Amino acid sequence: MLDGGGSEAYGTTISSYVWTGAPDPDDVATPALLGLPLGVYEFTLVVTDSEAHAGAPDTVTIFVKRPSDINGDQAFNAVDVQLVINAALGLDIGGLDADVDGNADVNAVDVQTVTNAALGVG
Ligand SMILES: [Ca+2]
Ligand SMILES: [Ca+2]
Repeated sequence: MLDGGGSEAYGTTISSYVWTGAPDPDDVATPALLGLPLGVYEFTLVVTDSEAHAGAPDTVTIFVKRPSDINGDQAFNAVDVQLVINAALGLDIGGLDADVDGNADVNAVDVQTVTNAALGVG
């Protein structure tokens, strides 16, 4: 989900949110983006206040990846396995998310899931 709800207008109120990008999000504060294919997306938000002043465009980049693709390169291989092993060992993997099953713990289950993905069996 995109969130433009933190935008502020000084002394006025925000009257519109205009998002551009492909696919083109709904022009609301927090448009939902569901079912995007894997890839990298860029969206730009322009907010306009009640006096028709448009703010500077704000651009966000969104990466859609499968959870097992730890480094987001669209491939499942030994690099992903090594990253999740490193994370399970408590090593720094540069802010990547190695918690494949989303249980807030990186452990052997995540390692096995990524290994299976790399082997094409999961
Ligand atoms: Ca990968
Ligand atoms: Ca986990």
